[in-house]
Formats: sequence, C-alpha cells, structure tokens
Amino acid sequence: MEELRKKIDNKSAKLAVIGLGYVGLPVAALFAEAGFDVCGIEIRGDRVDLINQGKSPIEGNEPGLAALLSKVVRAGRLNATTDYQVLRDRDVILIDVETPVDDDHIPQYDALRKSIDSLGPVLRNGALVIVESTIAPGTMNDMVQPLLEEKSGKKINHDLYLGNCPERVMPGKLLQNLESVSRVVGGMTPETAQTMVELYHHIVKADLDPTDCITAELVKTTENAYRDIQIAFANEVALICEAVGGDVWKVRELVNKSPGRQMHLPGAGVGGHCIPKDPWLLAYGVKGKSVPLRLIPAARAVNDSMPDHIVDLLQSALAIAGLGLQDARIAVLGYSYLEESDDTRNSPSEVLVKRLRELGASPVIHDPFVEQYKGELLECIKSCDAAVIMVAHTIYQKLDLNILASRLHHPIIVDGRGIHHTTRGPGANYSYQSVGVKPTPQVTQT
Ligand code: SAJ
Repeated sequence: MEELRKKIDNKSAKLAVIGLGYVGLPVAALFAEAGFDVCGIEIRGDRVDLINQGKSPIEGNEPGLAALLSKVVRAGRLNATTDYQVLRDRDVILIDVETPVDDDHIPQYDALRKSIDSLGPVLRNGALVIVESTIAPGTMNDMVQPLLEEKSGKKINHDLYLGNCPERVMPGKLLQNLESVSRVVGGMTPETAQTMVELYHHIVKADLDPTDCITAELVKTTENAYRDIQIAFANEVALICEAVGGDVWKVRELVNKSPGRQMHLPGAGVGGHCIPKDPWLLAYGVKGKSVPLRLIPAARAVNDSMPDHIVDLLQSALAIAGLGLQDARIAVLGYSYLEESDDTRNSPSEVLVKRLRELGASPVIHDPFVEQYKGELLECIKSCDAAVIMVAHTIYQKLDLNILASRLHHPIIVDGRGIHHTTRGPGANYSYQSVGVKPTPQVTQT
C-alpha cells in the first residue's frame, strides 16, 4: 500500500475507469486533467470511437465536459477501449457501471459482475479497486469482495485493496458536482480509505469523508431514499389540500417558514435514474432480515401514483366541460424526468401517456429537450382538446396560458407541477387545475 500511495501522490499511478457513462466519463476526464494516465473500458464500441476522437457521447448540456474531454484525449492522457487486457498495468481501477433494480425491486448486478469477472484475471498485484456505482448495503462484503478474490486469485488487504466511493452527480452539472460536492470514501480498511482520500483529493475540492464500506453504501442509498420520502410527503399533503380546499403551494410556503421544515415540491411524479431506484437498493440491504420496512415502500407507492392522479385531475376538468378522455387529443407538455434535461429515464410522463392511451385518448407530446418531441409549442398543440403540464421546463414557466388556451379546442389546462398556480388572473379565459389545489367548479366556454 505504501508504494501505491507514493504513486498516487506523484500521479505516476496508472488509472482505469470501467464504464464511461454519465459518471465514469467525467471522472476519467478529471483524473486525466489532474495529470494521471487514464484508460477507460467501455462496452459500446461506438462510444469508444467517439471518446478517442475527443468527442463526448453524453447528451444534454454538460458545461465544460466536451472541451475537457477533447483536451485530455489530445494530450494522450485519456484513451478508451473495449479490451480489458489493458488493465494489466493499472494501479487503480474505478468501476462505474449501471446497477438498476428490476420490476420486483431486486438489484440487477449483471454489469457489475461482468466487469469483475473480466477484471479479476488481469488485475495486477497491489491494485486498488473502487466501486463508484450505487449498491445495496452489504454488497461490497457479500458480493464484490468474494467475487473479486475468486476471479483474481488474490486476497483483499494482502495483494488487492478494495473500496466503495459513491458518486453524487446530477445531469447538467456532472463536472461541477464531481469537483464541488463532498464524497463518502468507504475502504475495506481505514488505510485503504485514507489512500482513497489521497486519490480523490486530486479532483474533489470538497470534503472527503473516510469510513467503511457499509457506511458508504448506507449513506448513498439513504440520501436518495430521504429525498423520495420527502417528495412523497409533499405529494400526500397535495392530495389532502385538494380534498379539503387548501392550496398546497401556499401551505408549503408557510410550513417552510417554521424552523427546521423543508417541505419538498409536490408534482406529477418522481423520475430519473437515482431517486426511483436507490430506496429499493436500501431496502434490499435488509432483505431476509426482520426489519419491517413500511415508510420506504409507501413513499415509492405515493410517488408512483402521481401520474395517474394527474390523469384523474384531467378527467375531472374535462367532465366539468361535459367532455371525456375517449378520443380526446391531449397536449402533454414535457417528457423528460426533470426540468431543463433531455433525460427521459423513468419519466412520469411515460406513465401518464400510457394511461391516457389506455383510456382512449390520443396524447400529443411536446418537449423542447427530447429530440423526438421538439417543435414550435403552439403549432404542436393546436389540434388538442386540453393540455397537461408535466415538467417545469423554463419555456412552460414563461408560457402565457391565455395564448395556450386559445390554441386548444377547449380551454382546459392541468398543471402537474403547479408552475402557474399564482399566475392565473381573474380574467383568465381558461379552466386551470393545479396539483395540490382544490378543483374550483370553473365553467369553461366550449
Ligand atoms: N422532484 C419532485 N419534487 C421535488 C424534487 C424533485 O417531484 O421536490 C422530482 C423531479 O421532478 C424528478 C425527480 O423527482 O422527476 C428527481 O429529481 P431530483 O431533483 O432528485 O434529480 P435527480 O434524480 O437527478 O437526483 C439527483 C440525485 N443525485 C444523486 O443521486 C447523485 C439526488 O441525490 C440529488 O439530490 C439531486 O440530483 C440534486 O438535486 O442534486
């Protein structure tokens, strides 16, 4: 370990990153920029070619990433390949592969297992392996360590070192978060954790908190389960407000004036690659143990029900005008899972669109960031009967609802993100329904 620490300190350590996705690629680029020789292992050959041309395969607006990638590839400090043989001379290997959960909320570690299966036989003596992917508590001890020892024939903390350092990136701020957000650094031994801290100090300007692997696994999954439960609470309060005549946006504003309250934003649902998945990874950590998990599954159920609730609000708004969803053309504003993003993974809009179709309606989808749904908004929606706002994209926040309503056959707008809950004026010529606000019996001109 002493020799490795010296090589990390003087940056002569040779690094590798397995999985050049939205986490692995910026991590590889930052270590290369810091002065390390980095090679990236990527299963998709087309991405390998793009990266070796200095071009970023990551969609969406990622400030600084394309320029950084071009710079470090041109400098010869980062190259990509599909061939694991190049890892024979690597001192530190980061693993950044996907760790999804299936429909039964069971973690799918195929990519992680395959990367360890391929890495083991070529791992050099004294190498440090760091799993950055999000994994269920206990995975390092119960799966990663035994599999890596078996495949490499080496022994942890003897001729092989192992740690878990979860990432805290967010699409749109990949480089910024990697450099400025603190990280939990879990090592199989305190010495390994300290060596990892010295490594990450080369790219992370924020706190690096050394600990053990189980703590690192727990912190990462807990921080996202925390967010999911907070959002679910906001959504449940929204349903209460609709039923009793409140305005959840006003309630939230006043609740958050109470010290120590941070009520999150209710809305049309919770999407993305982290929040819907990580609570299930946390829950999986206690599978088979007698821990009565009630809050985590309940929060997931509340958040997963919100797209259907938005459909219910739409059906009620149409019914007031004597209309129904059958054969109705419904403008769906926003298809990505998050404002100002092109990422559609686990998008609530996907659930809403499926339900609308099941009810006989024809959704007309618009999203300024998602390739297949781009277009001039008012042009796209002009043949629609009503509109549903599903994502708080800036373009929708700036929208004049009177103009939007004038393009619809029936001036009916359901706002799944409440972005216009304060802008509807008395002279409005449309029916407006925000999630979390009691439906007012508005009569609409049809
Ligand atoms: N959402 C709500 N109400 C809220 C906040 C979010 O309905 O109050 C919805 C969003 O519309 C979206 C989903 O939840 O559909 C997730 O939104 P997010 O803001 O949590 O964005 P993510 O999924 O990119 O979360 C990531 C997470 N980062 C990592 O896992 C490394 C999360 O831990 C961060 O808190 C979040 O980025 C962030 O805001 O940085």
